[in-house]
Amino acid sequence: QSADSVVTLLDYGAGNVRSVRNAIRSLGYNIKDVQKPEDILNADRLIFPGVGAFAAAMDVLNQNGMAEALCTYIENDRPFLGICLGLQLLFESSEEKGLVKGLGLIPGVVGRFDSSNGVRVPHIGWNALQITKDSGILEDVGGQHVYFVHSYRAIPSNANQEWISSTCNYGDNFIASVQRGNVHAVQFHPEKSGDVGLSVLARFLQSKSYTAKKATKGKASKLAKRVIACLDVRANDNGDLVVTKGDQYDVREHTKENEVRNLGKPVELARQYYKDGADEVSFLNITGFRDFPLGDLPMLEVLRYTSENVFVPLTVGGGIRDFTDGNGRHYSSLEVASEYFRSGADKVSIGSDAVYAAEAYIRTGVKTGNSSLEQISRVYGNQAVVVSIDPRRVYVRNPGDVEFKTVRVANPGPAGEEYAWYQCTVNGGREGRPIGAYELAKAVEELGAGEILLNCIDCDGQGKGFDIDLIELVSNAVTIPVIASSGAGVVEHFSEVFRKTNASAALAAGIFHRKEVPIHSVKEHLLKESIEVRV
Ligand code: 1PR
Repeated sequence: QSADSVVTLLDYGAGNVRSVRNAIRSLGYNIKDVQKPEDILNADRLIFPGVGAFAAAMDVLNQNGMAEALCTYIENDRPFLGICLGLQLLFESSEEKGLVKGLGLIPGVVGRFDSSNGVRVPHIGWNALQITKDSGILEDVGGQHVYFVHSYRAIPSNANQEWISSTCNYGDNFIASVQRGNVHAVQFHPEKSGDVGLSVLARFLQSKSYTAKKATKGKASKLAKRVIACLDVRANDNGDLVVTKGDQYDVREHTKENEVRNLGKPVELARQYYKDGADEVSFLNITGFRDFPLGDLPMLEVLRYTSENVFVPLTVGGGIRDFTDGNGRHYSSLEVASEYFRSGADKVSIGSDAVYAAEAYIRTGVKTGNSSLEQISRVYGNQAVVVSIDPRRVYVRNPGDVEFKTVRVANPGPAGEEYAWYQCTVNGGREGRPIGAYELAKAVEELGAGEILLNCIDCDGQGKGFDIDLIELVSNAVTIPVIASSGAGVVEHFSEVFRKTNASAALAAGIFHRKEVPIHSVKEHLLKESIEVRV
């Protein structure tokens, strides 16, 4: 190995840095892991992908002597790239858990985004950067969308001005990247920002042989609306994992054999959607409530292979819950989720188990801290936890007929009912529960969900458009991002949902699998309608 092909990685073990590893390897570099502080001091180039919480990260770095080594390395102007928390830790302190001291290399306090500024927190998704100086690694990135996922940010001030190389706008102007000499750090995730992100990493890695060109400034943007491709995955009757797709959650062909509809192979389709411009890919293991995920090796394999060359966020759902196996061994939902994260997932999505947790919370008013939702978001952060809701529309004559929040529906029910509530279900729509989508959304936000994936059983696979009544109801109930799902049939359905509701993203499955509507046509249409998207 030539020294030029090796990059040192500081992974202090607090979370998943698999995607960063995959991105570095895809660019032809080998990774040397930091084991002790001297490895930092001896590095030729160091990448620090901070993950987890600020305070926990500082504790680890202080305890094992890495904090001091990092400060020395950076003060000596050695090639450094911090990512996300790896940027925040360079500042004096963070308000993440009280006021916690950081490495203190850059003046300023890292604070939380303020949802009273009309933005949803966490900040999840694609924003364009405004370049403020030539930093050498961002030359073609000005005005391009890159992927962010965070609730805390540093803001520009006179004291830190000289460090700032780009900013971004989300409720307020925040620091998207910093640079001084050979020291760089970015708040966004280059490893999850498609080709644009890979080009940033490549320029950092080649810095010795690279002559920087003048950067394009670019205009800062609002948050782009995301277009997500969803792969419902399950084992077919031969035991192979296939991508399937239901009509109102029925995934079997209406033939004599009644086989599971097979629309392709998960890894291949995910790669295709990445190339086609999907902003995210979601895998839902739709029989996860039956199978034990840790024994469900094919799904872990799917994630491992996919994350090797799909550089946008990956979500996996299905079967995330506590479990006792046939041998009496108990696994916590946290262990199940950790296995998914280690295999390449950026977010996990919880369905049935979140319904039970919300019901208990509403009944008792007590947050036990023990639900899968609470445990996973405590350890991995709420931006890593999506709650997937599978509601079914129930028409009523009067809002007072039920204890759940109703909406006046655009199209009256079969007996002329003008109102409906949306009943949550578990086990893939098989069992209705005594809780509405509105009540569930509010409860899971309080319990630590970072995002809501809002399906609708009535609309699933129908191609008649998203359920605007439902999406409006839920997206107005919470301050976390809501992904509209179920029912997309034509490009106009995407502009409709973004115009009429506060959804942050729209997800579709059938139209992409059947190649009826390519992802780029959706994006072109949205652009034509003046809705910001990543191209
Ligand atoms: O309860 O935590 O084990 O999670 C199970 C997960 O599997 C949930 O996220 C649940 O939504 C999903 N699921 C379970 N059964 C089905 C099924 O279809 N029989 N799929 C299912 C849900 C719905 C959407 C679909 C959109 C878009 N799939 O994700 O992709 O409706 O489809 P369209 O664009 O074709 O209309 P747990």
